[in-house]
Amino acid sequence: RIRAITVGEGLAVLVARPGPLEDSPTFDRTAGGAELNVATALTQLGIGTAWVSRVGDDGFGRYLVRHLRERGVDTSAVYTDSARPTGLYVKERGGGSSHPADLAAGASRMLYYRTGSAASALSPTDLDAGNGLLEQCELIHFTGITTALSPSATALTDALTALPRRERLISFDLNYRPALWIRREENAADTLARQLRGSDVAFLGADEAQEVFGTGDPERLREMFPQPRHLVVKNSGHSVTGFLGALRLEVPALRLEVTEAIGAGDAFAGGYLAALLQGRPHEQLLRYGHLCAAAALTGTGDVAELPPPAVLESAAAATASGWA
Ligand code: KDG
Repeated sequence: RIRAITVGEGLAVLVARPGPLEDSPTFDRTAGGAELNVATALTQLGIGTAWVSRVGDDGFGRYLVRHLRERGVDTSAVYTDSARPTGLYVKERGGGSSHPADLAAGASRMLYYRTGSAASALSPTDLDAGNGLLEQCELIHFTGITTALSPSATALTDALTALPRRERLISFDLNYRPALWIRREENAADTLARQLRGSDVAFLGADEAQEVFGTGDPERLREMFPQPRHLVVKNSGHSVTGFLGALRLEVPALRLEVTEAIGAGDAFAGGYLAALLQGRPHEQLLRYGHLCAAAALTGTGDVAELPPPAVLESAAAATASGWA
């Protein structure tokens, strides 16, 4: 049974050898895209999930669909566009530097090749494509990346936040990607704030919130965005502050050696949302997020291999503390 839907672009990822891109003779191919990552995380955690998207009629698109199917994600609502290519991005490791300190810090740079991609044509009509998936699901997740793809994609995310709520949660991760907003006429802050206000669960990184909204302070952000019942502000590497209605909880991050940070936010969202849909105690939601993010932080792929559900369950129960 499909309980969750994620809506957004999947990307073929070409991972370079560590060091400057121009010195990389070969690349490893993996899959990426925030909503694709969240779909696989939710599925791994036992939540039936469908991915709503568009891919090109090419090998990368077939690879992404296969990648998801192999992981149990429903791809029946993925549209194949023969006129546009599947988007891709190249991951330069070490931020263009071969300095061991940069590589050790897990710094990677993303170079996008996605202008005019199949998924940039996502539009409100894609909501009808799901053969009833939309009506039956309990949660729809998307991010500020989908919103940034094109005017038609913004119309789609506006339509999502305008859906009748009673039986369905809208989940939104800010995922501010300046490179995608450069070509857009809309103001990123206004458009992203609109999506945030229209969601029930919202995830923000303190650093990206600082860039877009001028503050990364959790209390200030809660004042600006009182609408989402769940507002989660992540202060990477330090702590996460969660607001649940009028309640507030701050949980320190887990201490670990970071291999690579890309994909950690998606694993966090997957963990939090799965725990929420499973009806776990509120104080465990942030812990589920952290434990899943830890799995992504200690691996190199965008798509994390998560700990088995039973391990997560006992670790979250052992470390969770109460909301104040
Ligand atoms: O959150 C990880 C994503 O950023 C990555 O998989 C690629 O979706 C992506 C993007 O557009 O940056």
